[in-house]
Amino acid sequence: MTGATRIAGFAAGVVAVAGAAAAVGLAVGPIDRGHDTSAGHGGAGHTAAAMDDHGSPPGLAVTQDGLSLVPAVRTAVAGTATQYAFRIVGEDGETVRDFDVEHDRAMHLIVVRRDLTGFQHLHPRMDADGTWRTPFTPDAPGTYRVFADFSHEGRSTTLGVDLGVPGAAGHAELPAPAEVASAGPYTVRLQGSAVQRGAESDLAFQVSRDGERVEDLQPYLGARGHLVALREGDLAFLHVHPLDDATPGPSVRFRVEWPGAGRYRLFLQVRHDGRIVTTSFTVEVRA
Ligand SMILES: [Cu+2]
Repeated sequence: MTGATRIAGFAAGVVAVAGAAAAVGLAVGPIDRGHDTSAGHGGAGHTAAAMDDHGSPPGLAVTQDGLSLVPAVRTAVAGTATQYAFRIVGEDGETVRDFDVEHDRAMHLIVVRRDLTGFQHLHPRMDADGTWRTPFTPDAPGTYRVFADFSHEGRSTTLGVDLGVPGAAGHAELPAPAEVASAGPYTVRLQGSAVQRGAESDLAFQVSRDGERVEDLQPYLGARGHLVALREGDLAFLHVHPLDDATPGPSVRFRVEWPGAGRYRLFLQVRHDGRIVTTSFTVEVRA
């Protein structure tokens, strides 16, 4: 990691200016270069370092920290329910079966097309032999990235593998950075950021339904919401730490570690009235 970054676009002054220009986006610029970037995480439940021993963000490899993601399925059919199955295998070749519960689950499976569309967050179940399975239906053809996000022996690991969905695939351009996203009657505003040490920043999301502030978000996965952040280009999987307890409340906050300059897609999931609301945002981190 070179240099510290911070969210600049969230700064109050910048946001005030943003009123004049729609879609000013979220910019993150460098400041205090040379700061100690080894500061600990504020969030609970995570013990992994921001980078692995070789300086790579998580999610880029099928093997990391001595653990491998071994898929039983490498293709799926668009619009057709598939049983996705995989195992996590240790260096000794043995299938891992003792996982820690993290964010309420022992295994989180994130699937997204490589152009950062078609996001799905699934919770597979493990068979006695250590095989994880979950139904999965890709919406459209294309190459997808599958992330297995879990913790084993107190260490958080995210492994990634591709999944092919044959057919004529389009390629969606990443939407421009924006502070507002919507899903059905819900509108979510991304705002506020305190500068953190190193390359971390705090993000706050406020949810409205039909124009009314939602004050009673329900707990989801051990927090007030769940956030996945992926880097455009290589789909590096960012470390994200929820800053709110699993208590009802109005907004949901996270601390995000940016591995460097580039554009990122954030997928926010909150629970309200018993349903999961998913919105996504593009954030630009400047060099
Ligand atoms: Cu999950």
